Amino acid sequence: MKHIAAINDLSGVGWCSLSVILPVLSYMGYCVNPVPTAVLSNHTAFPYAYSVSLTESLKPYLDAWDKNGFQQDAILIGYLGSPEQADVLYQFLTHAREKNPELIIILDPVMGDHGRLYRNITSRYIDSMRKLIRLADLCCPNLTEAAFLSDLDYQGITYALTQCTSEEGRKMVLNAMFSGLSCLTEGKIVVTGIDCGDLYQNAVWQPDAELQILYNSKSGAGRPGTGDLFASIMTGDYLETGDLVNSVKRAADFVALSVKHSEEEALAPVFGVQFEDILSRI
Ligand code: PXL
Repeated sequence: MKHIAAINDLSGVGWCSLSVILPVLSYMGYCVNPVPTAVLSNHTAFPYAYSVSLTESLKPYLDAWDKNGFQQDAILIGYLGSPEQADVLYQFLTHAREKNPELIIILDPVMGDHGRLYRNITSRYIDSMRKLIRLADLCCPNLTEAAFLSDLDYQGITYALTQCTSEEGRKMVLNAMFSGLSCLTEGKIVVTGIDCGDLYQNAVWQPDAELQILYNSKSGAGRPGTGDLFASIMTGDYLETGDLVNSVKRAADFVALSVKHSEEEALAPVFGVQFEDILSRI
């Protein structure tokens, strides 16, 4: 059984972060080892949130893993409790890779959506993600996060994409962003949730390969936590098959199915996506 460390927050209410990653990757047959970066009463899209950042305990927590000789096959990083955590994680990842050269590091640089940063996300936080992305074999920002990381204007990219009449045109616009992102990382990059009218696009950029765009029809309103669901399934599938394009397709299809299912269950969008009862359809 492969071991995946999941570095992310634990939110008490609202499907996101560890409460999505743990059940999904366990269902997919992995041993998931959580590293909580913060504990929140609920995710930050609700009007109030009580949050405790676990910055002080992060290093001793990971040091204990090291002393016990625990080794990971993959590490999936998401929401950090503070920008300072990136320094501790940078050291942990570097050491983990020395111990296991086959280690796969996946970064979901959770920072915002729909052109806006989440509450508490500062420019220092963006810089901390720019630091961690250097070590990632694979990262999966949404369009908002990709724009902030590459310092491009989200509204400008969105407008340029809507003006394109062909896939070639969209690829040219996206390639401008990927060339910015590829200065930050040598890894593979998947930009998720590119809104394109009735469709969502996911763009897969791999060094030495042509940019690929995958399309999904919209199955309902956007919901928090869908990025965590996407990253979990993509990670699980990619570790099993190594076929990134297919992993992205599998992840996007299941996200669309979960959004549809949550609407059928009349779950208010702010709660995220309900997926536990349809896990067998991953
Ligand atoms: O799913 C993204 C996410 C993760 N963690 C926290 C969040 C959000 C999005 O709102 O608030 C705490």
